[in-house]
Amino acid sequence: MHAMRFPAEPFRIKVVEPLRSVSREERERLIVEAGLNIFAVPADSIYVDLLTDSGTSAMSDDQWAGLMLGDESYAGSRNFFHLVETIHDIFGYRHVIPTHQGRMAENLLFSTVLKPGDVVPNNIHFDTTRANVEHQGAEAVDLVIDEGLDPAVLHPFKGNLDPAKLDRLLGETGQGRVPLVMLTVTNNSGGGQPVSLANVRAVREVCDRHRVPLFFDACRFAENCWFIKEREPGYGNKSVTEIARELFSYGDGCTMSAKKDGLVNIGGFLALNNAEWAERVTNLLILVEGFPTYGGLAGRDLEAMARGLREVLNEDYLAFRVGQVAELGEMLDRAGVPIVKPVGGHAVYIDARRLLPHIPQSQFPGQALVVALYREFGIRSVEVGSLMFGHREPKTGEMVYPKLELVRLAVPRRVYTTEHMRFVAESVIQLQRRSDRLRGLKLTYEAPVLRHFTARLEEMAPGESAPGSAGPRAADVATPR
Ligand code: P71
Repeated sequence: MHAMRFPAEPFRIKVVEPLRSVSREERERLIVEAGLNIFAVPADSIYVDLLTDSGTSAMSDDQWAGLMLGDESYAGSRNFFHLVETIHDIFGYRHVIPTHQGRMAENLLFSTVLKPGDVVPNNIHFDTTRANVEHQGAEAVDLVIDEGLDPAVLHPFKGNLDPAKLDRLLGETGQGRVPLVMLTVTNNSGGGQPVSLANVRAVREVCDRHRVPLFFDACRFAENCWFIKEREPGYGNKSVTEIARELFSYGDGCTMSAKKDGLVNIGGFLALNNAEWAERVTNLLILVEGFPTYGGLAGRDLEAMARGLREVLNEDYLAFRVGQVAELGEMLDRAGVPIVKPVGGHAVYIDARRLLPHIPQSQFPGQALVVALYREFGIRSVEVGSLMFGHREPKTGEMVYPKLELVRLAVPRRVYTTEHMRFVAESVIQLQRRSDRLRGLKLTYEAPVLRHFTARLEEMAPGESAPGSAGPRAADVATPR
């Protein structure tokens, strides 16, 4: 199976889901009606949907069979015990708190352990994680290594957190103001880049010296562990499961969105060793999510998650999975499309600033590319740049733009064939040839937090000048129709 550089699908297809063909005119109408926001386009009007790899996986026959074994008892469902046993085996943390998805695990953890003025370091916070930290009045600080912020620099573990930066931050920040350090594996906002075990050990050592617990944001742990097996000296002969056990042994707990490497459409959990924190989280869980043995899910969902967490560690699956994403990246790279390199585990990220150098960051070059990919080809991608992360500095009111301006092509697990990937690559390459025709965008509505989900935009008229570095204020623009 591993003889090919990009292995073929290690599964065959039992059920198919037809895709509707949509004319360019219809797509034009739909994207304008959506306020140039791809989140507002109906999914059945999309040909290849690379919005996210989250909750979009195809489940296996074994997972579907597991659904029939769902035990829907209010308390003590056998599927919960199966899930706990699976998490103990792979992750090794004592207390398991199921949640309906990852951000609820974050919310429960942060509302239990953070207080206003606290600081949470991470390699790079994902948007929901940052928002949940800030929701508690705490500060989210990104400490990825410098290489992780340069799309063109090759490094095998661009998701690594800089231990020296962490040491400095923990030294400078007052006693008790950093309740935990987080590591996101793989580092989604930095391009789906892995973290090495050597780095995890180094981070752990700094945490120990400052007596701060270490938590993983474990969404894509299996893909991260696959990269460790492929790239980290000394791990080539270990199984990915063994690598995962070692990885988690350096932490005190994790948040998990099982919508990624749990291979399910909904589900997540928080797992941790600290009994006092677990008790407080559980009490909150009962208030906002559900009884502790189901946590906002049906028994059948817990079963699918338990089975998915094992399946995702299958190495033929991982070789295909990571290979399919790498192959898409290679097709683009060969044609000169600027992408984040090396290619990450779940997605290819296009460097929109280099592809559209004529559009300034204040005019959302990434979103302009997202809109064009849908309008011209029916492909849905997502902006990870100034629309997602741009914000106003609370003290000065100045607009702050992220260092990276990316468009993510996230590949759902086991859903699309490599022929679909070829279609996507050829579309992006065609678009690049006429990229000078793309125009910048301006906001007409933005919500105060996580604005990219509901923002509305318009194309700049030819010759219209930028709204200025400040951009429109939330209060200055209209509310949505
Ligand atoms: C992704 C998502 C889901 C998403 C989020 C925002 C816009 C579009 C799609 C979710 C993550 C994640 C990491 C590292 C926590 C969550 C939240 N990612 N950490 O990448 O990537 O998990 O969605 O289950 O609540 O498309 P949740």
